[in-house]
Amino acid sequence: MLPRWAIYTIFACGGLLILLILLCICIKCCCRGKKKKQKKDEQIGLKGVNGNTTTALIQPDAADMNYGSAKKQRGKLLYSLEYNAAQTELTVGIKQADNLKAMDLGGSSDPYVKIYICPDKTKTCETKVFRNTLKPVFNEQFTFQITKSSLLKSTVVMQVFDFNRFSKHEIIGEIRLQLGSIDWNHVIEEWQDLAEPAKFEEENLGEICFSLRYVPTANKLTVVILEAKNLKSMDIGGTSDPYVKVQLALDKRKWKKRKTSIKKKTLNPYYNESFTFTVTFEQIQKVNLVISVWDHDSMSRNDTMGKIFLGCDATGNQLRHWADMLSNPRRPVAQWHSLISAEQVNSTLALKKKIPIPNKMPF
Ligand SMILES: [Ca+2]
Ligand SMILES: [Ca+2]
Repeated sequence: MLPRWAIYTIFACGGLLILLILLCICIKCCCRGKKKKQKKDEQIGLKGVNGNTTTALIQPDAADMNYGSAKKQRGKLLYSLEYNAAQTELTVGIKQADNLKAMDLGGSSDPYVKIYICPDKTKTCETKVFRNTLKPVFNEQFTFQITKSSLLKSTVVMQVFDFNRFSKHEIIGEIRLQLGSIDWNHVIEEWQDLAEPAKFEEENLGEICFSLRYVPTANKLTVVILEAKNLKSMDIGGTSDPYVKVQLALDKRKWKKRKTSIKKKTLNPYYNESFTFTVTFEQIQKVNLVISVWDHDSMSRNDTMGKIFLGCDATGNQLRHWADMLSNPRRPVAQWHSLISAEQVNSTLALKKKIPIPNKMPF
């Protein structure tokens, strides 16, 4: 016969076990209910996106916006992405921006957007500049030739800049999208907050200031190389010996070339040297002006430090300067430009050999 305390203990344990089992069943039931509800919500969300239109317009929600302002408000950008696999063509649409950060003293900015694909980076596109606004409507489209396999390994970079005529253009913010993680069955169209620009990638090659003047009646194009700043150091000791080459290309062929004096041991040279070329009104429509900065070395080959080109095949800031010159005949127009790598300029321009010397021509 068991003692009385043992019987009580057995009963107590049994009761506890039953209670535990009941509790478990209750918790399981509750969880299933919640999951079902979640699934329902997801289905509703998807319905909204996959309805009649394949375009998904997503507004950043209020919580995201607050988070952004706490970090440092740079504004947001509405863009679109579409890939045409048959034509291996990526189309990036820059629709509009809103709530941009004011970069100028007057409490506004002069925004434009620069677009390129990483790591390829052979083509850089720019939108028009919108003066004095923090909510520009761009509505521009840019296409990039890219195969599906490299598309999936690439990143599209959209950078919003503030244009300044007499000082360096400042970046307001940027968006980097990894293209491998995108569902290409639909046109993507969405708002995204601008992030702080990545510092690692953008190699700063310095800036150059020059003025352009065209006199159609005299067929004269005058280029004045004024100064450069923040150039890259190429020599031991952290300096360079920069000089500037001014080249003209006609119909994609090297045509005429001049160069400035060499400024020894400086990264901020001042030249104020003027070069005049004879270019007829017919030729000026087909000309590209290539400006390159070189480091002089007495012991070895000279190296390019950066390049830029303006003219009929130019885009963005460079085209703007060229167009300003053409629309203001006889008046010199000066502007600063950021230098880009010689490789990028060479691949964009793809110049052929020198134009044959006139006396060798048949006429
Ligand atoms: Ca500005
Ligand atoms: Ca040198």
